[in-house]
Amino acid sequence: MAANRGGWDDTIVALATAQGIGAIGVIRLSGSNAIAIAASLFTSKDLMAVASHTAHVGILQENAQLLDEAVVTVFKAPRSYTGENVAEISAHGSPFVLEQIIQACIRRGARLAKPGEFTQRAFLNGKMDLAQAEAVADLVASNTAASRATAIKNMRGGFSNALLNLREQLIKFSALIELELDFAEEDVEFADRHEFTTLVNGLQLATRQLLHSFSLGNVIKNGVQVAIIGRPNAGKSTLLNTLLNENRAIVSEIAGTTRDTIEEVINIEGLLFRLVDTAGIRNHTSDVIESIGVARAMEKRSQADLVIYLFDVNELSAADLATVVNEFTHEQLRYLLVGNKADASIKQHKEKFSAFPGLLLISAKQQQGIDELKNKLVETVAAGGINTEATLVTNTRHYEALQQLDNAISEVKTGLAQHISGDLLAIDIRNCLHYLGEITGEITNEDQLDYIFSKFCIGK
Ligand SMILES: Nc1nc2c(ncn2[C@@H]2O[C@H](COP(=O)(O)OP(=O)(O)OP(=O)(O)O)[C@@H](O)[C@H]2O)c(=O)[nH]1
Ligand SMILES: [Mg+2]
Repeated sequence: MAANRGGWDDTIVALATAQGIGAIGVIRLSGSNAIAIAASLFTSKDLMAVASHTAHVGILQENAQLLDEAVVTVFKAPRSYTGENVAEISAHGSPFVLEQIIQACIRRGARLAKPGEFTQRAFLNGKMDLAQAEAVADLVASNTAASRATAIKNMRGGFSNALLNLREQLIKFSALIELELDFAEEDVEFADRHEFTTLVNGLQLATRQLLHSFSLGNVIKNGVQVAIIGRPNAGKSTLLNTLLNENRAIVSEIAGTTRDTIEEVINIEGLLFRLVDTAGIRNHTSDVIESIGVARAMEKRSQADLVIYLFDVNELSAADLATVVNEFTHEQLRYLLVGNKADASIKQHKEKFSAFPGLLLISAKQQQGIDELKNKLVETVAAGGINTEATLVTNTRHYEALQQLDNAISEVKTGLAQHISGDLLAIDIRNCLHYLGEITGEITNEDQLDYIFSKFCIGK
């Protein structure tokens, strides 16, 4: 096993709970001396003699100095998170006390863990594959029900299982091809090319479904950036405030109130939306600051995942709106048309803008049509609904490897269509297996691993 690679045998220590004052703080030790180090500080009982998966209350002290009264939980290798000996010390949550305990562990031979090092060891000891380990980081960072559900599913191996299936089929076929090569003289075909073509088509379909899931997976993990764009005084800041339920942005009847962009996050039905209020866009302004604001608004417009084009229904004509739609279509923006200040006369305005079927009419000030707008936002992002049961790709590294896999599969398909020889086909298949292995960590190099785990927090 790779467990001892590069001096892995040392014992690491870190605070596993958040920095700062809390009711308790948990210090985690992992490595061959983890339990011995905890035992040497724990004077109430001999921790070296206790069974795995047991918790013990007692006094922690170093030499004659009392450190804390704490609970120590013992996990013996290999039945622990990392696969190594693990001791978890739940102490009182004073940063000073916790730091003293950590320092005492270091004096006894432990060293401070690097970010993600516990999970990295779990991976190296075969406790989880790389995709699962990465899902642990996502789970720690998750902030909505949907992102949590996706991370848990992937941590438990949802994504990995989907890949494993693909991999097994490929290996089966490549074994048959290799066999053919052994009998090259005899010109036999063990691997049925028709059957393989079907298999490869299935593989590509599955790969593309996973690739496709990335846009939703990414949304669930990182949220959707929505820029509220429109002319000055359309009510953009009012809408932001209404959606947030607080007076975040300054609202006034003076055109050009908002200068800088304002970003706030809301959670609608478990999805995160990053709303950006922008300066009203007008062509002629002599105000230097306002024109910088307009430039920023234009930038947000092109960066956003979705644009809400907000306009005053009393001010904009249907012809003006058609011009805007043309411009957006030309720039290939995803947008929602929202007519504001419809207040008491929604019906009349519906007729005025009947040429725009997807249009919504609201009153940001009187809070009308806001629920419809929220529904529409969710719908636009998650066409077909959000099904967290489905396997979703949420990681850019996986997405890129899947793209490479997709290309490699296309190579195999071309090869099959051109009846290339078994040895060339075998190379293309090995390429496919390589990209699959990159995702789950069968094929990695140490630099890459260090990079992936460095993005974790310390203590995880
Ligand atoms: N009647 C009515 N007035 C509204 C509505 N929404 C906003 N207003 C008013 O329109 C004016 C402009 O609102 P803001 O929210 O500041 O508009 P804005 O689009 O952010 O304007 P800039 O920041 O200048 O680009 C304010 O006086 C609001 O009270 C609405 O639904 N109905
Ligand atoms: Mg504003």
